[in-house]
Formats: sequence, structure tokens, C-alpha cells
Amino acid sequence: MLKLWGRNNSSNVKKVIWTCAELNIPYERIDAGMNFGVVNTDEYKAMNPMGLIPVIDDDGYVLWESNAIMRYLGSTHPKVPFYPSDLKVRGQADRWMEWQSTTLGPALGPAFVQIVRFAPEKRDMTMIAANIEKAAGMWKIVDRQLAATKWLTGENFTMGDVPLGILMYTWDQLKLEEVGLAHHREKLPNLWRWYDQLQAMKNYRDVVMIGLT
Ligand SMILES: N[C@@H](CCC(=O)N[C@@H](CS)C(=O)NCC(=O)O)C(=O)O
Repeated sequence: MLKLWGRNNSSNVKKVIWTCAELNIPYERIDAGMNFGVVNTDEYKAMNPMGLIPVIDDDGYVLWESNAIMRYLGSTHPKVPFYPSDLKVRGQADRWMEWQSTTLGPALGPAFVQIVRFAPEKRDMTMIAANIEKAAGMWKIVDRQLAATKWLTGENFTMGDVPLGILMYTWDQLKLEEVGLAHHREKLPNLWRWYDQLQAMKNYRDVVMIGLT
């Protein structure tokens, strides 16, 4: 059976758990990361030299990097439309996945960590304000896409909605009021309509909406 290492509240682990749920892939999950440790052991580093989660082991085949894992599972358990067979749609799904990892994630991530996990006096408010403002501008780009299409890649929910869907929950739940930045969380109509669509999905509620920690 597929093995997955990673705590279930990690945004990158959620990508894999949600993908397994969409593709009906049975798996065994081993808690790892943060309080669970494991990631700094020699055994774990032999699987992933970065010491990060998630990692999978599929019958001896080890893979790390959440987006690569999603694509691997999509190719080994192909299901349309989640893993699009139309290469142009798949390219768009890939684009949003990469954009989450390289662009929106790095803007939101450090602010998330400090707002959720740091005591107020330990927070770098200059960094937080700059990153939240940057992220707010990026959500406007997503909103513009969603003005044209129901889901990020068109009429159907695909793997391209997963990484940003996970961050959308973070964006909604982040206590921006506590840091005086709530005005950045505009109720962009298409973005919040897409968030409603996501919340109507059982897998989203079960996997993603589990609180921010
Ligand atoms: N680019 C990597 C990033 C992985 C990553 O940064 N994972 C975080 C959790 S979201 C982590 O391992 N943090 C350390 C920890 O939880 O101990 C991926 O997408 O898999």
C-alpha cells in the first residue's frame, strides 16, 4: 500500500491527501514534521534529503515534492477531469500548481507562520504587512481567472484547483483582524464563489478545513 509521511495540517501534505481522496487511492499515513519529528532522522533524510514533508513510498518507489507527487499519482491512477487528459488543460493545471508553489505560497507562507505560530511580540510586522499586501494582489489575479472560468482551468474541477484551494482556506481563516490587515482580504466575487464551490466538496471539508495550526 502507498505510504505517505507528513502531518495532516501541512498545506503540502494536504495536496497529497486530497489527491488520494479524489483518485480513491488507499494509503497509510505516518505523522511526521514539526512536533512529530521524524524528518531529521537518517532514515527519513535518506528518502528526502531536504527533511521536509510530504514523502511517499509506492512499493519501494520514493518521491518527494508535493506537486510531483500529485502528478505521479494522477498518472498512475488517471482520472479525468481531475488529471486532465487534454494536454492544454493539463498545462493550465500545471501552471496554477507551479504558481502556488513559486509565487503565492512564498508570499503567504512566512506571514501565515508568524500570525498563527508566533506570539505577538515576536512577529515581524513589516514582513507580515508586506507579504499580506503582496498576497492580496495575487488573489486578484486568481479572481480575474475565475471571472472567465468556473474552476481554474475551465468548466471542471481539476488538480490545478488543489494547491490554491488549500491556500484559499488559509487566506479565509488567517486572523488578519488581529494584525490590523483585514482590509486586504477583499470579498472578490469570483474568488469567493469558487471558495463556496470548494466548500461544497466533502473531500475539501474533510481534508482542508481542519483549522490552522
Ligand atoms: N516544495 C516542497 C515544500 C515542502 C515543505 O516546505 N513542507 C513543509 C510543510 S508544508 C515542511 O516540511 N515543514 C517542516 C515540518 O513540518 O517539520 C513541497 O511542495 O513538497
